[in-house]
Amino acid sequence: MDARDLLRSVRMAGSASGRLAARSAWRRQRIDTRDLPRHGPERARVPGAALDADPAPGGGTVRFSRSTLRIRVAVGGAVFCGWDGAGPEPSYALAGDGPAADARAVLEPDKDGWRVVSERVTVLVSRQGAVEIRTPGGLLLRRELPPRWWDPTGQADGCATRWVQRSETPADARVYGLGGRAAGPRLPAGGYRLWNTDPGGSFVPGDDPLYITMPVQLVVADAGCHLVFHDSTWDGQVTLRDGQEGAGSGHDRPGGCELRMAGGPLRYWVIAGTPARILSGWTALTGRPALPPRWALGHQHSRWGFGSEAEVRRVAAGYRERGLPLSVLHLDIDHLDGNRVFTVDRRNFPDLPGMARELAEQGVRLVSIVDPAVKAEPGLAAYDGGTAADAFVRDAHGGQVRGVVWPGETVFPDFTDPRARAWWGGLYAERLAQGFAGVWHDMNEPVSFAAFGDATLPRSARHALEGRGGDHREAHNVYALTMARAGYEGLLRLQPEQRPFLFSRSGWAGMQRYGGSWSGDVATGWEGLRASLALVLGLGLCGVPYSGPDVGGFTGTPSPELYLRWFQLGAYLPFFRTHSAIGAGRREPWEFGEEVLAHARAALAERVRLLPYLETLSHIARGTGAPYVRPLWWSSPGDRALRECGDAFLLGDALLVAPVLEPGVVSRTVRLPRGRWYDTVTGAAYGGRGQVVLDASPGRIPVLAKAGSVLPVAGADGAVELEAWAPRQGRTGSGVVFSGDPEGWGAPRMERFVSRWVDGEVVVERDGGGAPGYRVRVRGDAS
Ligand code: NBV
Repeated sequence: MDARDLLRSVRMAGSASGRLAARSAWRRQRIDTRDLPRHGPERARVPGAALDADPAPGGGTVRFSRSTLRIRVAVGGAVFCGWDGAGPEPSYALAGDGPAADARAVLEPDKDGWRVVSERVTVLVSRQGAVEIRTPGGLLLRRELPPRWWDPTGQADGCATRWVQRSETPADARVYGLGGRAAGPRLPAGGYRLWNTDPGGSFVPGDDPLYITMPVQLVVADAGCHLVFHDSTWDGQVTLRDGQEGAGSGHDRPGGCELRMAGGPLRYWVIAGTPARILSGWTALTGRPALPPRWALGHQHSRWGFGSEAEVRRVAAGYRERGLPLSVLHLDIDHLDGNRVFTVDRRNFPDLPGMARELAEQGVRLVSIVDPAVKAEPGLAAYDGGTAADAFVRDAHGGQVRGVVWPGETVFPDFTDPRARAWWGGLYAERLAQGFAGVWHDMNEPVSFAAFGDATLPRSARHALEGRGGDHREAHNVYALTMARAGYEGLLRLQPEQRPFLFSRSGWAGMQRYGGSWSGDVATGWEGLRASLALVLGLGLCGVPYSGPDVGGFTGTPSPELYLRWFQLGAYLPFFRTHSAIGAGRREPWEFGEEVLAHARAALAERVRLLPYLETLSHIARGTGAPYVRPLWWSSPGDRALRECGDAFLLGDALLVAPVLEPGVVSRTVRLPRGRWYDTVTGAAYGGRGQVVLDASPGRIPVLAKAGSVLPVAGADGAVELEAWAPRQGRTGSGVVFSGDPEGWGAPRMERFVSRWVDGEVVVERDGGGAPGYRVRVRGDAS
């Protein structure tokens, strides 16, 4: 028990739930002591010397004296490397069967080993087992040193082979990703654990890991960018080391990464190219992001503790009466009967379907929280059904694994079992019948309260793992991913004509196939505000484009200034939701005084105006994996200063948003990527690659538009119009507009526009010629 555990157990000791949490922790420890395979003697192993190689489509296999390395370049350029017989499948990350091999790429002898030359990269394998990924021009992107394994010896049945893989990157490389990390977006040197974790209470930038961890790194360097994905779901630790440039001495110290995994196959994928090509390759591999229904791009409001239908109506009326747009209200666990999933507290919520209908008439949807843990209570439909379907996680002796969550003593569906997923997905019929239009998955790291130790299931708990069988050490990190799959597929079966709306607190590589995420219990404070932007940016680079924070922070009461700044940021993020904890202060925009209300109203109006653009971005994300919210270096990864910038972002190709992330700010410095940028309020033009100081008085955060861009916005009458920002004299610009089925599966319409100068005026035409067919507003200082 460490000091933090001790504190936790002392805090919990007095209460009934504390006693349950203590019992649960002891129980978990007992089960693991009994059932976890004990680490016996191990033998360290390295690949040894290379013997020979067998070419095969896409690459081939190199045999070493103590291992093998399989290399396969896929169509589209993704490189797969698998040691010790590991192939790409089975994998929870990959969508479908994985890409076919690029038959043109073949392993061939090279000076010091072998190489595979492909269109995007050259892979070099040394005789000692180092693997280099180089650009076609020969620049080094990544060098994976020979790995090292610790094989269990003797009778240690079920013991995993641990492994470590060290790698080097160019001295100027910067790393992003690893899931949702509060310390990002650029990940500083240090350790990052790969184990989905509820930090408990709330989190600040120093807290790591959080709810979503992924062994996915996006590395940006002068030589080029690449993404590396180590496809093992086991617990692991990534240690990043910054490189150092030798100031022209030729003695650069490379950047370093050490990955230590507690088990799982030693295999990885590398995708190289521009950030846009990388995200496209990554989401081709792991699945394109689910397209949220149009209404999920509007403003959403939530609270843990509305407590009654009357309060929900009061809040909806508050928005309506003040003329503030509201698209969605979220009901948290307090609307359930004793916190039991798939039930309703009928005393305080006597007619949810009726309320849902009434709200729908006002254009407001309801979204429901869904926790995975089911109260272990005979007579409860979800418990009885799950028991009959044999859907709950068992221990090594066949007993149901019990834990403690909000409803008390609970059991946990095994979402890695296809039968359990099918059963669970059917339960969403109850939510739909209550009038909910979407779901919000929570507590799915999974959490089981514990007075000490890891607040999750015993590591020895058994999981189906799609029929392969295994334990929680392997299943933990994909618990939420497979829960999302169950929910998504269930909703799809129940309402095939509608796109499911689902977002999840926890997840893993590939979760975007099923929905988005949110930042979890971010602490209310300026640090929390900064962390919430880091999370959205990091997740976007890992392929999860739809996310956003609890605007205002989860805990406590933000100052009016902090609330407003959070609100102004949130208005430009894909998932824009005000939310807070039970007992925390209010988050409605009118609770912070007249001035904040006026500014929040302006932010909401701008959100509504930008909805056609956000919808376009949702289709671009769906089609190409490019996140709506992108780091400033997205189109200029060679600009080193931008790599360090975590205080601004690009919203699609057209806009640059520079939120205020500190108190007392009335103007702020904005670092601009190359090109010409217009202040969207004043229309003033600024030359990129440099810094400008812009007005950031309480009513606004700086937002700039790129010269030449054409974006769809909602006009005063609600009709879509094109906003065109003057290209530089003599230059042209462009933009695309996607408009589609708001909730169904109809194919979207894509239109492309160009802007150019004709006789001293900016005109916008359809690509290929012809009138745009929309009202056009040209903006920006034409000089
Ligand atoms: O369901 C209650 C909360 C929810 O409001 C929050 O958004 C989740 O992140 N939930 C966590 C459980 C309680 C956390 C203290």
